[in-house]
Amino acid sequence: MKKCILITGASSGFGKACAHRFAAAGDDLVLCARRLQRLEELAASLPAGCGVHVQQLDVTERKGVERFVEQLPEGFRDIDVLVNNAGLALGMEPAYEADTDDWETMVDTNIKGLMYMTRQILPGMVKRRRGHIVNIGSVAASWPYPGGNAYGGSKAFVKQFSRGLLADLVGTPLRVTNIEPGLAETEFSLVRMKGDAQQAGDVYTGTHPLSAEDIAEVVYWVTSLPAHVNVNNLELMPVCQSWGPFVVNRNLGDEV
Ligand code: NDP
Ligand code: 8X3
Repeated sequence: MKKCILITGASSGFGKACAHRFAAAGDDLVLCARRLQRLEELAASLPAGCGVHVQQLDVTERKGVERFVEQLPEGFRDIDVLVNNAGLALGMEPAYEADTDDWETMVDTNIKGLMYMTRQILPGMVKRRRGHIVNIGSVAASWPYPGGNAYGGSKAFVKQFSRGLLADLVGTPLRVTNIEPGLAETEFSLVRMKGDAQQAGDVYTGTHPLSAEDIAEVVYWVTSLPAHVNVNNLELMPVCQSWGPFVVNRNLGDEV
């Protein structure tokens, strides 16, 4: 049965690939991001007959998110699947050198934006007794690495918020899934390295990272399982990625 899929951050990476995946399945799409032209180009590239509504939206603007949901056009109001994908990392500095503005932007986008959208979409889903919220978390939620400080913290919020939603929604047929990818090649690193293409490219050099299409396939899969099956949390990494050992520093001497 045809569904209506709302994807935040659809102008690039996972969001754009999800748009292609759901469109290929014949679903209708509501696509939002800050870069409207990208959304329009994406909409034009989707199969004819696929219903698409695109809207410029900054998810950090609470009133804007509220207006966006209130003003969804006829035919795009009953959202069946919300993919809370819009998000970003900024910087790799250690916490004692990180830019507080970067931290705030990550919190505003990855945490607050995701909450604003969820809060607006959930009541309709509960009323219709139909819906699936797919949050895009990260391996950084569970596995800390140097420079991951606020980004990892924001994705840990996404993990726990997803669990909290499930706790609230027990007794309804609604589903909530937190998908936690590892190394994936998108514009993510270009954004994180603030436009430094060399540094961003280095992140993927010599690796076979996950692709945006890999993630889209997983998002599509969890939403197409039988209605009684809920994937709570799904963590995935490329085969070339794994965890490091505990770090033991042997140079502190008498300092501690
Ligand atoms: P991209 O940079 O390619 O895409 C990020 C998307 O988020 C863009 O469409 C961007 O659109 C949108 N976005 C960012 N800020 C806002 C905002 N304030 N309002 C609306 N949209 C916004 O990266 P990915 O596709 O990789 O990232 C998607 C999600 O996946 C993020 O949540 C990220 O944290 C997560 N993730 C990424 C991994 C990776 O290695 N790539 C691994 C694990 C998780 P625009 O700029 O047009 O607004
Ligand atoms: C993105 C994956 O490992 O760069 O969430 O944090 S990682």
